[in-house]
Amino acid sequence: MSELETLILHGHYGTPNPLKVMILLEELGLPYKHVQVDITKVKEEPYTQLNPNGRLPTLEDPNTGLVLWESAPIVEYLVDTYDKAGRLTLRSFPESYHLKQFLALQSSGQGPYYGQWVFFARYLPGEAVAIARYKDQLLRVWSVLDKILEGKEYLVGGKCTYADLSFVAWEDGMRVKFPEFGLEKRASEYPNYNAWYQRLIARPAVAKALRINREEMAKAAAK
Ligand SMILES: N[C@@H](CCC(=O)N[C@@H](CS)C(=O)NCC(=O)O)C(=O)O
Repeated sequence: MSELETLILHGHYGTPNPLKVMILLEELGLPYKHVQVDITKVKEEPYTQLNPNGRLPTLEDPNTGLVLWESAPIVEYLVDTYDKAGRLTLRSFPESYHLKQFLALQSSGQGPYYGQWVFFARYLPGEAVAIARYKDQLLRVWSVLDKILEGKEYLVGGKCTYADLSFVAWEDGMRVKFPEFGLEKRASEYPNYNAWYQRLIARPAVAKALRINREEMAKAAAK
């Protein structure tokens, strides 16, 4: 991989969707540079020239000329392009579709439910119905995954794939950044889900991405 040019991840430390991509970059051992984008300026030029939707992350890959936003297709792109050995994927039928299914659950279920929960709880704490709705939906996703993970170490095919890894960033963000949500206390009610999450964060590449993210967040907060 040393002949590869450095990939550029436009992100913001402490935010989960860029971290989701960083975890894949670390897992695949790719050379990359994290460009810290001012989160208050993502809806403005020059960032919107890269990503007209004004959200993070965006990936630039000088090796292929691709500019790509939305974390889920970025994850798929990285695996399709750089995981030729299939270390983090399954290319068999039906498993390859089951991986996409779980990635879709993460990006349409887990991520947005967490995101909306945080938004209402932090900025509109009077909106009790909305807060309860997103919390319930998130815990419903936990319970679905807990059942699926009964007697299993990973979601599909008995090995860790990009689908498993895609769930880590939001989970880490919620447990570490927002202890007031009490998720650690609820974890024992979902033992398969929790054991799976602990298994994922024990992976060296995942632990490295989480550590860098935390250290950079702490540095920014100390400024
Ligand atoms: N579906 C998008 C969501 C991206 C997203 O919401 N990113 C957040 C950071 S985690 C962001 O850019 N927030 C700033 C804003 O919305 O203004 C993805 O998966 O990439």
